[in-house]
Amino acid sequence: TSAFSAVDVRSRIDCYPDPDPSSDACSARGCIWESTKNPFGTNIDNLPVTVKNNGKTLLVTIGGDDRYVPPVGLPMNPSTSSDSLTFKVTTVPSTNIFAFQVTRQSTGTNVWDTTIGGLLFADKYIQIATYLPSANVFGFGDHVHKQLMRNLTRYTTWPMFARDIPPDSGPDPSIQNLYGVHPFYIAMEADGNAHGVFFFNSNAQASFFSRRQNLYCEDEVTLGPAPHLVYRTIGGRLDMAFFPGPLPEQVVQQYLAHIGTPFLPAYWALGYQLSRWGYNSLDNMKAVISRVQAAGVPLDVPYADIDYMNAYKDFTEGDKWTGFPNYTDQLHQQGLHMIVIFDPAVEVDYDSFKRALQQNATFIEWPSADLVPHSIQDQYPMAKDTLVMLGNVWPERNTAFPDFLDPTNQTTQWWTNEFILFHQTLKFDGIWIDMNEPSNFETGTYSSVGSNLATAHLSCPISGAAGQLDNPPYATRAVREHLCSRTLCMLGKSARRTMNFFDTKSLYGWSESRATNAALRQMTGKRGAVISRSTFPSSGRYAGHWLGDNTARWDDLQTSVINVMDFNFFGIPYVGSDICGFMGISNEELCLRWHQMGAFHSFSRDHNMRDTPAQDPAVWPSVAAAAKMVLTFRYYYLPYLYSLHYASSRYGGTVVRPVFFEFPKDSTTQKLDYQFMWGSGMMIAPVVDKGVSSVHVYFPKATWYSLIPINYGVVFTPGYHDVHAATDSLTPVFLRGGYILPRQGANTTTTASRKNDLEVIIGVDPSGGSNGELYYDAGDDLVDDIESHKRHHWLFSFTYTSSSAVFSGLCEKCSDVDIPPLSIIEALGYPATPDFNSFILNGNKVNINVQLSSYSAITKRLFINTPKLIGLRTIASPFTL
Ligand code: MIG
Repeated sequence: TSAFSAVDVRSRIDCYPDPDPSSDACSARGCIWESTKNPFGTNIDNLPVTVKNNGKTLLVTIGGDDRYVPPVGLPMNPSTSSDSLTFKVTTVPSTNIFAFQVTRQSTGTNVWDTTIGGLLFADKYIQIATYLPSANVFGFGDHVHKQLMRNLTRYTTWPMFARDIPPDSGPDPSIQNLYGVHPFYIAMEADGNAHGVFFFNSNAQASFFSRRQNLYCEDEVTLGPAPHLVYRTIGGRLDMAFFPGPLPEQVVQQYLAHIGTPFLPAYWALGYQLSRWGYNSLDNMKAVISRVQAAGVPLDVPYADIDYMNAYKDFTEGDKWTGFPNYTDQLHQQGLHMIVIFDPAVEVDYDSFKRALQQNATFIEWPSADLVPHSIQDQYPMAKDTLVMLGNVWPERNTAFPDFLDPTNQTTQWWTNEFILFHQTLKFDGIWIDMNEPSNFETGTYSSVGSNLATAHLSCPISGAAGQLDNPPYATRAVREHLCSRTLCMLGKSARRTMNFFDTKSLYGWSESRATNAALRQMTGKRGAVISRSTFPSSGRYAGHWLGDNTARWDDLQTSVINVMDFNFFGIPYVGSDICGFMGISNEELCLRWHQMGAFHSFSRDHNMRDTPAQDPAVWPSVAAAAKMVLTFRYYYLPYLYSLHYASSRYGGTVVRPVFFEFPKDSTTQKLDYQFMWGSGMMIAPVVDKGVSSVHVYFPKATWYSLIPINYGVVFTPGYHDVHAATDSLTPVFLRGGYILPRQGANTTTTASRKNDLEVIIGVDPSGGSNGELYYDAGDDLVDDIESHKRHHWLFSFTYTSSSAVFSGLCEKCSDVDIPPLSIIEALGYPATPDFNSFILNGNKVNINVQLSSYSAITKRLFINTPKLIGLRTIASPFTL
């Protein structure tokens, strides 16, 4: 007790992270930093600490070169910023224990301050703690959470370890890690500046936040407002990157400079997508696609889930799917594209596995022959005498897990070859990769002999020398029992036997995404799109993401809005939820509202679990009508969405972003969980509650023009307003003054809509000019990197100057790719009757069609419609209106 009170309570951190702490157990452990022993191993002395700047990114590493570093190739690029962070070594008060502070140069704010103590570094238990400058923290993943801002008011440990755990958004969502790992957060300082912190680590890890200073041992004491963070991992080292912002969007740009910017999806992949598990036959799939098309709902991408396969084996086709290749060709003729699913694990008794062995591909393996459970292996002639570690996942039989980290590329090459072979029959355009946490229906290897599932149980060594990885001193809160729970054993070998699965498990989805993106490109010669369930920092370079197995519940609709913003922080902007809900039975109102929201996510797909009733939009006339209305709006504005993706690929940053990213000095915006932005220029406020017909929308200080038919062009003033949002109305969506958005006449496929003329809409800012950008390219050609793709794309910048009412456009990058003409220029808030009879293009007068054009002094809406007004291809110099 005396020792306890001797320590300033502000400086105590949690040294009892394992479950059920009690005051006795804590004291028994000596839970004060002064006297705390590392409870999970011997601290390593003389740890090397290195500090570097990479542009404006500050890199701090604690731990030596002998420690595990994920083979992700980071950092990629240096960052830029108007501000800097400085690093200062200090000590924990009244000790000589190492501590450091990271300080924002412009304001002197400590964004990190480890003088709280608590730094521990043993082989399998590493911990660092810091004071935080505010409790307004965003990010970390992959978790489901009910507010965008992380809840620091209760003691919450967020574990991070890739696992096949669905986002359970029920009334009290469980705090569990989901499919991916993203140890990155953004914090807002009191003055509205933003910074970010990234821990580059792939081991089982956790972040613990609290608004309070003291933790479990005495949690009835609440002191001071200063919150803190404790970060723990059980392997690797502390590789931290600090990003100075100072704008939140700049934090994400700096983070993506570090981990790599996202791939640019094919244009068609921004169309509406329709999936379900359990069509069970081609005929059923056709019937659903046809009725959705008949209802006039825009549709670009039908999907086939695992039921198209023969007995769930990759690269095969089931017999109820005869004619699938022909049907795919027909869909192509209609301008649609096909995405099909592949699981990473392959069964060990068919040709794909055989070819893998022939082509010298590797799988996750046992470290040595004496550990292999021969009773199982011996049943499979091909797997016999190999060290392949078998799991049991689709097709619910023994499966081998390709070693996508194989540094020789022979595994990736085999994977690519399998795709090329299969693609000779079925001409699919995109790839959906699932179960890559990697998920296993068993824990460890399948230890039952024959079909006696009752005896299947944990079969990873958990004792003695072999058990050190599967039974580490502290298994984190990532798992309930063992780290190998529903995955392979941690002592497995990957990267051609050079790394332990203990270190690489959370990289599995990332490495499969990289291999699959390469396979897709080689197979089709096109860009297409890959979506992956498991992700890791830098996954966005190769794949998008769907949020996994949600439930048809209002809670899940709500949290999906939040999780999509999270994944935009993580550099994976091509992301969305299963519209209408995956598990459970959806219903008309929920499915309708989910479409109205999901139409504003980059990845917009209705998907459904097997053995549940159909929930495609054609099931209910009201849902079909709502989906048609909202998707038509989406298709109209796709050139804007695509241009945002381009900007994210080129400069980093988000596509869908929280409102506070645009208004960081308005603290109200940090509490907006369900409103979001497309870039800087469009705000969306979807209905996410049952039984309502309006949305209480917050309008930050700006000019907001409604784009909803019922009050089109009306200006919403700053503050809260109830906005009409009946089920038969368009999702509340607003254009922000100061922005010019490109768009293009909609149709029921992007293939058709891309043939329509281009348009721009100008949101006039009464107090300044307006700007916008249009990116345009062939839509599905390979983009190695966006810089070298310059010669194959168009880039226009548009400006409107309020004072002189001049609209002009400039082709920054002119290409020889076909581009439709610009025929409509609309302006909202246009101040005065314009003289819009003519237009100057390349120095020549072009007449405007005054019959098709209009201006209202009352609504201040200017609408210039002149077919082929500006032939963008012929532009030689800026055009001016
Ligand atoms: O064991 O492929 O998250 O979207 O429909 C389930 C069947 C495997 C999980 C995916 C889900 C998909 C399902 N898959």
